[in-house]
Amino acid sequence: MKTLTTTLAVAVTTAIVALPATAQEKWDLPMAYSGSNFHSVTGAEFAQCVTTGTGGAIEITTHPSGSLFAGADIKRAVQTGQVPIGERLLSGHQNESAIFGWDSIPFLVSSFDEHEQLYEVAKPHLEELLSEQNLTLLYSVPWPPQGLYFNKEVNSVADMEGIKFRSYNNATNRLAELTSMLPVQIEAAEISQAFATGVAESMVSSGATGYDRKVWESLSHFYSVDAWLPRNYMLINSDVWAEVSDQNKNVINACAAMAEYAGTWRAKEYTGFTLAGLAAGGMTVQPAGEALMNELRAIGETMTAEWLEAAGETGRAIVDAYNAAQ
Ligand code: PCA
Repeated sequence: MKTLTTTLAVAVTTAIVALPATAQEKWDLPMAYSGSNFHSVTGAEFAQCVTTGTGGAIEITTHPSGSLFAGADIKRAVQTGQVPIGERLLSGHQNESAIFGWDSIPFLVSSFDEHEQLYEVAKPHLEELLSEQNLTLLYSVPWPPQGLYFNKEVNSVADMEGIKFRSYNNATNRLAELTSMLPVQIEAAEISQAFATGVAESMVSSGATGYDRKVWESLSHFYSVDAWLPRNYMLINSDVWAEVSDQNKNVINACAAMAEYAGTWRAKEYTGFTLAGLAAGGMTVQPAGEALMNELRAIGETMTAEWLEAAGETGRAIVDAYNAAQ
């Protein structure tokens, strides 16, 4: 027994000596979407990967559903160092700079592949904008294509007049205005209640968000429109990033690359799966009719022109580079 105790003591001492000299850090990671949402699942895997990969030197705890910071406050919390790291809807920052809305330009891209090409050309501009704000981009994952939800059949923009519309960024707000709906900005974590109580009756979003939030309990129609594919992103405070050892930076970058790959794969898989889920919940799921699509495309042109105006030279450079690559 004595021998065993001695052996264990020697083993433990050796293990302690063998540990890296890095102090253990605990990072809280706020996220706006529910824990079951695929972005949050991907973020939780990323956090686990970093915790394991750094041998516990950096331990990340995720806080989904806006439980630590509400969606609208996450970027500021990371920027000001209240938390070292966070995950958020990129176009949620359009009110700060139109550039953040490069992924919400209506009908510029309509598939995941086109969207990835747009991301490639937008990414350097995005990273530059973020670095001016003391933020570093770790990875980014798209949402499935955006469609329209209603609690009645809708065949034209005229049918939308006066409907209370849940928006999630400037572009969705503007879409509501141009279709004579009444926008109300609500985080996805709260939409089930908003629809149940009639605070909102409609939205533009992915099948994934409607499925997550079981919107068939209140809404009846989903129209595929493929308006755009917005992205979420994982951001880290640049001062915190600068302090991370090269070895741990490599681990975090590898975890981020895997998260981007896995999250993108999930977004693609969930497109069909969640639309089938909405139908199974009792909703009518179908493409928007040709007349409605034509009206929406005209509204999209107005929104594109407005975005290009607001986003200036950088916005023009992104769209031109994308079009040149087609
Ligand atoms: N879901 C998010 C943004 C885009 C999406 O598909 C939301 O509705 O908040």
